[in-house]
Amino acid sequence: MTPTVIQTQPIDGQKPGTSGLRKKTRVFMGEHYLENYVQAIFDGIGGVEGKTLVVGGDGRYFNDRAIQVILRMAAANLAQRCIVGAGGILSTPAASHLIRKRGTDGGLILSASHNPGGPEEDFGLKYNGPNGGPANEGVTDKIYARTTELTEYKVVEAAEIDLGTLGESDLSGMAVEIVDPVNDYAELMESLFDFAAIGELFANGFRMRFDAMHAVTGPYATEILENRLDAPSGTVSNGTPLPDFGGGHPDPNPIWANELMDEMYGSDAPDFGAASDGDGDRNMIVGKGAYVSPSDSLAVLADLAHLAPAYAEGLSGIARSMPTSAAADRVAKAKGIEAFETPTGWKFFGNLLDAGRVTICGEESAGTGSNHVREKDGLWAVLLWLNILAKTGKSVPDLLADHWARYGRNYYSRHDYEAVDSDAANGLMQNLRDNLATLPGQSAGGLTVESADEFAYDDPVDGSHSAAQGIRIFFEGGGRAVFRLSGTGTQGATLRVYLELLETQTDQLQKDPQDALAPIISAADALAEIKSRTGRDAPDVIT
Ligand code: G16
Repeated sequence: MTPTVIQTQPIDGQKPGTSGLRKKTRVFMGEHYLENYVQAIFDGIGGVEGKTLVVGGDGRYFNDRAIQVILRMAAANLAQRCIVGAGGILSTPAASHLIRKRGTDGGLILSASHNPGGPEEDFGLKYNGPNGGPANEGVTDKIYARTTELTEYKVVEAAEIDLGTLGESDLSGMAVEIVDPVNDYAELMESLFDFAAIGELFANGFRMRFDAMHAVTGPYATEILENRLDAPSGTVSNGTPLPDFGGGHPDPNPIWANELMDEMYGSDAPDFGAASDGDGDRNMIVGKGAYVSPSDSLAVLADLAHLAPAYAEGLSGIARSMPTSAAADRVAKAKGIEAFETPTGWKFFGNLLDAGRVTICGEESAGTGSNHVREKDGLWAVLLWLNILAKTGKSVPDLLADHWARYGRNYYSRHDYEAVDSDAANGLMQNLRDNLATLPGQSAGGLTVESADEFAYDDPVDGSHSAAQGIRIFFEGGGRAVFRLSGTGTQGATLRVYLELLETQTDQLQKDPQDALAPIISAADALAEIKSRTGRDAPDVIT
């Protein structure tokens, strides 16, 4: 069938952020908007003629309709095949795995991650390359450039594809293959971890709660935990993916996963709690009365990963994003392996993983993962924790206490100011930038600034340079405050303030992080003029 060429105009503001393009769902549903962006992706990656793509998303509102459009446009642009998760569902790590396993030319992942879903909420789309990872900046720049000049897109007119039935069909000469979204991923997990040991843990009465937050990991967690590992049925809660995630934020942190937190801090708490986000790449880990910060989780996992079969030979290196605490660096040092500090965004780990320089990566934003895929992976982190718990026989609080006793504790917290006026947020950052040279020596909150800079990164593999990746202020005595504007918000600007302090005195390791960090918090406010510039008295979210 001859494709229809639709005339359109360049659409302003389709610049991908930290993780693809995220906008209000209504924006994506606007005339030509999704189509423009899809055509820009196809053009930006050099066309899709003869190519095979993986397509799937987190099941949020508009997921299924957007996939129909993408398929019709892929056919019109002469793609050879699209591999689609049944029902249009694929968790982000499962999509990454499928891209790699089937040797495809990449994939389109539909998700706005942890942001809420629904007609008035958020939607997102990103392209991942043949290595399974988010496109690097060179590619996203090309995609963006196309959005600013595009005047037409191609689509075929055809009946809707039945996304619910496994098997292959033809769409105007392009093969559409609907696959089970869970099976390949579950097999991969089984190949990495000691399922016998974890199964035995459950058989011996170990209790766990996995909160899927009505998001994509429900079917994955049920298959892996309840079917393959024989955890008691009901271990997975909120396990049915819903287009609006049940009205909540599918964001696995103590604020949005408060149902799980209440249970884990209650009198009948299970032994282990975990949650994942909208598209299944983030994770939250919590023991009985013991929340594990993502930075600590990365450090503990890196320290003990050798207890899982896939990592028994040790790690080649560890990477963390700059705002993530330095806890993992000390693990790398103790193991005598390389440690890398990258800008925020999983895409920056891709080259290091491809080059074999690192095995495990992690971010303060609840992402941990390894070289098994090229995305962070929520269930992977949960299973590695379970593997470690099974092999050590220790509890989460014991493992944390051991870790801090050996390495010291990086007290850590992130304060978010959401939907701040963009000019005010940019003004705050610019003011810090303008004053970088004069900050050293200044006192605030009882602390003295030792040094300050704006983080930039030179990729050790391809040499690419990324500037303006966040402002860092280091204090005498080892504290740090980092300021960055979020790249994933859809409304105004979100100011993130990352606060960290290393404590090594053994009698000071069990404090509340907000108390331990109080001087850094007050210094950060004073130096960046947060209250006066944002007009906010307190952060919207503290994690
Ligand atoms: C995305 C990226 C992460 C990154 C996070 C930062 O997460 O995949 O690598 O850490 O954004 O978000 P922000 O720019 O808002 O601080 P996700 O889970 O939203 O895809």
